[in-house]
Amino acid sequence: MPRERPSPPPFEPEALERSLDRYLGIGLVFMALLIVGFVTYTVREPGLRKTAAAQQQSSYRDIGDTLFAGSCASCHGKAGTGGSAPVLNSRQFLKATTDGQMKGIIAGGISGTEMPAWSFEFGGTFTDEQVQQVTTYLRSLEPKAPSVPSWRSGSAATPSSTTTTAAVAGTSVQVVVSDSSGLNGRMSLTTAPAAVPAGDVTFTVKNTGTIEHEMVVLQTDVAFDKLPIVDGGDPPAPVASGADKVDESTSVGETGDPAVKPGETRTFTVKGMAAGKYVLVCNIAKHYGMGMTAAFTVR
Ligand code: HEC
Ligand SMILES: [Cu+2]
Repeated sequence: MPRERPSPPPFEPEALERSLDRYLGIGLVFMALLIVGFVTYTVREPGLRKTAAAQQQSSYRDIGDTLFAGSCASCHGKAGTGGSAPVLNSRQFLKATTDGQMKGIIAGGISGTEMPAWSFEFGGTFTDEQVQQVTTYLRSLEPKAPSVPSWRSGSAATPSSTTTTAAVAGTSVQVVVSDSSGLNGRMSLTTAPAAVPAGDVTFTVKNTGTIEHEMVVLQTDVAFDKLPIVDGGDPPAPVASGADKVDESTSVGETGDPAVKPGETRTFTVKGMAAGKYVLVCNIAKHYGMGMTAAFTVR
């Protein structure tokens, strides 16, 4: 016997309308929230981005400032005020030179002149980031740069540039040892100048990195990036392999113990340095292999 069909639910237009109204209401609230969210985002986002960019800009400038003091000031003068090399803190120079041109010159040097190439790519000791940092620093000088039309002629332009380096008998060499994040990032060792006359040489070693470093002056004809790895021998951790250290038996001077802490500067003098080829290294385990080496010549 066929079942009795269930009667259809009674049609209740009022109830339906109420439920429709409710859904519509919820939809409107959601839409309003979306619009508010979107507007807030659009208004805030460029601001946030600008703040982040400005922060990066100022940290690049500060690092660039340190790099310049350690690697460039010996020729270009303190803060680019001129020395044996052109005045870079000059309105005319900064106006005439784009960031791109500046990076190109710093990375590749100017062949046939004293201006060395700095980027790894051209045999120097700077990462691309460091080239950018120095460029950012130089650009930051522009708003206050004095007018120095004769910027190309170096120190003749600014008598006040004699503060470059404290007077030390003999030659003064600025070495910067650095790393971006210890053994997890790049490391570098830069020297300026890279060639000096024979005699007393005072090395000022500044650690701008995040961990301890040292600097050892080795007298050797082997290329700076071809020193054999000998591992053992250098306390406190003589090991048979894996330390990636180089032989220090031809050392003529070093920063000594303890190692130079981040932010610290250490000075030492090698008396009567003889003409010949040298290599400057940081011989803390693995640092040589990670790029802490630079060629140095005594003429
Ligand atoms: C050993 C000395 C020396 C050191 C160190 C040195 N420079 Fe120079 N630099 C020169 C000389 C010399 C010139 C001019 C070359 C020429 O005759 O055109 C020059 C030119 C330049 C120029 C181009 C100026 C122009 O003529 O347009 C820039 C930019 C520059 N150097 C930046 C740097 C920066 C940045 C550093 C550090 C990372 C640095 N230099 C380190 C010697 C040096
Ligand atoms: Cu080191």
